[in-house]
Amino acid sequence: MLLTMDTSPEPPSPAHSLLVAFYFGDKPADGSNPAVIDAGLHPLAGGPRYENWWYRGDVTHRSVGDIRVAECDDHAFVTLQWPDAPGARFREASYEAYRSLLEAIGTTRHRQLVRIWNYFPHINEGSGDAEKYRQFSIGRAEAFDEIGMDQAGIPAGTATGCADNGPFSIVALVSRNAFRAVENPRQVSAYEYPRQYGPKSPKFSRGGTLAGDDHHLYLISGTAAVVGHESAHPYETEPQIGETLENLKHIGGVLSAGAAELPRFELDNECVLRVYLRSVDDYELVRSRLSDELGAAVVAGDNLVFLHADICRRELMVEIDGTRCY
Ligand code: 3EB
Repeated sequence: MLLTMDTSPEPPSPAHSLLVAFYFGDKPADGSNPAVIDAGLHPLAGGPRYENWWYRGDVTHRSVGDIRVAECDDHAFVTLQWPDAPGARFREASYEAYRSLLEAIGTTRHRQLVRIWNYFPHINEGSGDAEKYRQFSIGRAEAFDEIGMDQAGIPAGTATGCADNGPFSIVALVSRNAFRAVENPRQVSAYEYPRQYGPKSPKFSRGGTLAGDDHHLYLISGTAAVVGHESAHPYETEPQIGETLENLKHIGGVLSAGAAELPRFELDNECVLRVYLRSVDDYELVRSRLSDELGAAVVAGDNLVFLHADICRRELMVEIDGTRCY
């Protein structure tokens, strides 16, 4: 597997097939390539960009109803994109979407859920338990409960907003290989968040490793300034960056510790990183802070993209996720 961010999904070599290409652009993607996913995520600078997942081998693309499946010998990407639904119906929509997604996953050769990206508009609409994100969490939890998902099997994840006119997207990576999930000692596990964050806790792990025969993946879930279970420095972008980086450092540490057979995880310029920002106005600040902390090579390199997206708690301003392949 080769991960690249580029302005097009052009193969790095004739041996590579495109498993998935996450498209980040203001204008709709050209819909003719079945590997391209346009989740309504707009880059804050430059663009359009593609986060390309190249597989050395064949990839087949097919549909299961309205769900897209891209499958190779080691992995499959299963992608659901539905029209957005109103907040009042989002619990039901999320439950139905997850049921359909899990059913489509059942048609692949791969059983191991590894990582899920969730994107939908107006994620913070509604207050208290009626908030769209909390309703989403309930629907997802109900679908997971139904299949008897146990704690150890909870995939890594991201859930953020997207452009107002974007779809409800759920993109799942499943694999032939075993996934080892990790939690961050600095953060309460999301699936154990107390009741104050909603009636059903968010079902995602902080990250994990996937060891394959000829390549290994490190996966980092959407990571924000959550310390314990609380949002640190509500609404303050700058200190939230510091906490987010601290969390990333800890997750990187546990990822490396749990995978002695793999190289130590580093946030280097071979990680593909997505930086989600609630406010366009924070772009320069976040960019310069990340340059200071991660190095200019990582931030100015091709593999990091800044995206305009609301974060799932309204007081959170920034979130970062990423993947590294060895
Ligand atoms: C947090 O730590 C921030 O609901 O799938 C990050 C990653 C967050 C995934 C999800 C939510 C999710 O709670 C929010």
